[in-house]
Amino acid sequence: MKKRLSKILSLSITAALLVPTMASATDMQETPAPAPFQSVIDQGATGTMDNTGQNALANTPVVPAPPGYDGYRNNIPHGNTNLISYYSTTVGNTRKATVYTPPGYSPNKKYNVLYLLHGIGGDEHEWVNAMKPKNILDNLYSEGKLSQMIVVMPNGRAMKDDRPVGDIFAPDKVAAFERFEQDLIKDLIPHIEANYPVYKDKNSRALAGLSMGGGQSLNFGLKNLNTFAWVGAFSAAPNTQSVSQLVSNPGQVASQLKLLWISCGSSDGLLWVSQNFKNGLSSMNIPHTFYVDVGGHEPSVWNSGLYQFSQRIFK
Ligand code: FER
Repeated sequence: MKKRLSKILSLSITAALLVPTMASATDMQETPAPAPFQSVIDQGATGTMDNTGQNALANTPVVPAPPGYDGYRNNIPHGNTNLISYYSTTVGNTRKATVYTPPGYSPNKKYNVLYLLHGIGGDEHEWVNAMKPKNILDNLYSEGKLSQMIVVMPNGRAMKDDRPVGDIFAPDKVAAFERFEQDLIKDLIPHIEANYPVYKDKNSRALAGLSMGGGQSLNFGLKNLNTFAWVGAFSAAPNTQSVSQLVSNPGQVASQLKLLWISCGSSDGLLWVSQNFKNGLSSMNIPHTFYVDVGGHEPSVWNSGLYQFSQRIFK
C-alpha cells in the first residue's frame, strides 16, 4: 500500500513537473538550469536585518547539514511520535495528526509548537514515513541545538476523505489544502493547546512545510501574524500566493515575524516559486532568509530544511 502510494505520488509529481500543460492553471515557467553553486543565502535587498523584528539567528549564515545529521544514533535519548485525533468543526469529522514529543518530554515542562505540513501526495504520516524528522530532531537535541518544542504533523487536506488517493491534483483536493487554514487555526491549534503543556502565544508557534505545505505555510503565516512568528517553506509549490496578495502592510510583517525562511533545491522544477516569492519580499523590504539547497524536489532537501529551520526557531 505504502509502495503504491509513493509510486502514484512520484508519478503524479513527475508528471506535474515535466508536462507544463498539466499545470496550466498554475503558470508553470521554464525550469532554470541547475546552478553550479552549493548554496546561497539571500537575506533581502537591504542585506541587513538588524533593524527588524527578526532575531539574530535569521542572519546566521546557513551551514549545510553535516553527514549523518539525519541518521539514527543509538547512544542518545530519543523522542516519541504518536498519532492523535481531534474534532474538526471546519470539516465536520474527526481528523488525525502525528505528534513528536522530544527526548525527556514531561507534562510538567512547557513547550513551543512547530506545525509541520506535508506535500500534495502526503498525509499525517508523510513526514515520518518519507523523511527523517525523529532522527534529525533527536540528534539536534543531543547536541543542545534546539529549543524545547513539540512538532505537530497534521493532514493538510481539510476534507472528509483526506486520503491522498485518486487524482491528488483534483480541484477539490487542492481546495482542501486552502481550507486547512480554518482547520489549523480554529480546530487543531486549540486542540493541541488544550491537551499539551504548551505556550500559547505567537512567539511560541511556528509553521513550516514542504511543497504544498510550504505554500500553505507562506499563505497562512503571512495572513496570521498574530498566530505564528516563525514561518518556513521548503520547496514551496504553485499554491503559494504572491507576496502582494498576502501582504498589505510590509512594515507590519517585518516587525511581527521573527523568521521567514524559504529554501528550495537548485534543481527543483519549482524553484521559480521560491524565487518569485523571495523577489516579492525583497521588493517590499521584508526580511527573509532564502537558501538554495543541493537537490531537486525530494526528501533530502526537506530533511535539510527541517534541520536548518528547527535550529533557528523559538530563540
Ligand atoms: C503544481 C505542481 C506541484 C501544484 C502543486 C504541486 C497546485 C505540489 C507538489 C508537491 O506538493 O510536492 O502545479 O499546483
